[in-house]
Amino acid sequence: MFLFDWIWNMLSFLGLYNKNAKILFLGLDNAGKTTLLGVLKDGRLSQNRPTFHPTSEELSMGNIKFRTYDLGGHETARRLWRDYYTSVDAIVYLVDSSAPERFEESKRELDALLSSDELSNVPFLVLGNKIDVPGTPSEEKLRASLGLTQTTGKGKVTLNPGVRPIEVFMCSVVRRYGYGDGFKWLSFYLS
Ligand SMILES: Nc1nc2c(ncn2[C@@H]2O[C@H](COP(=O)(O)OP(=O)(O)O)[C@@H](O)[C@H]2O)c(=O)[nH]1
Ligand SMILES: [Mg+2]
Repeated sequence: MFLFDWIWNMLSFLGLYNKNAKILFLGLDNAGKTTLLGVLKDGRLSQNRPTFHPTSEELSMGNIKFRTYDLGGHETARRLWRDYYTSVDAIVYLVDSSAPERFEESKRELDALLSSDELSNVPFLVLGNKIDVPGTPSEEKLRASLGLTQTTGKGKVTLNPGVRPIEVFMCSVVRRYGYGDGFKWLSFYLS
């Protein structure tokens, strides 16, 4: 089962790997961005070493550049990602779904991103991470808390021009499941 999941994740990831893209991993601190970057790094044969900063990291794999930023109370990071996201191809927004006390804060940051002009056409993959933690609220609860009850659909949905792809996938980065489906979904919307 574990092997199957791993192969599935890697196959899903290959869909992304052939694309030329800049992808930002955003979310509050502790959401799992650094962990996800590490999982991607270890899952590939060749990559550059990630560069680490307190609130931002970067990793190149083939033609894809990943960069992480912690949101919420980090003004310096905020300035950095604002400079960077004018040329970004996708946002992966991570939420610690085991910490409902921070959903409101996470929604505030997400709403700010969703309402920014520079990102109006950029696909958003929202990952509800840490579903391995017992008692974690359901996907429905997370969606309601983040205001994401109306998303564009988990299949390969062809959208009208001007409609931003956005979808929620629940996952556990440490157990390595769930995010593969999310990346597979995302790869459909990268040109
Ligand atoms: N239980 C659980 N813990 C996780 C998961 N992903 C990350 N974590 C833990 O959450 C903490 C914060 O993760 P980190 O990647 O540093 O978050 P970042 O601040 O967004 O970069 C670490 O202790 C991780 O081990 C997960 O899927 N499940
Ligand atoms: Mg981090």
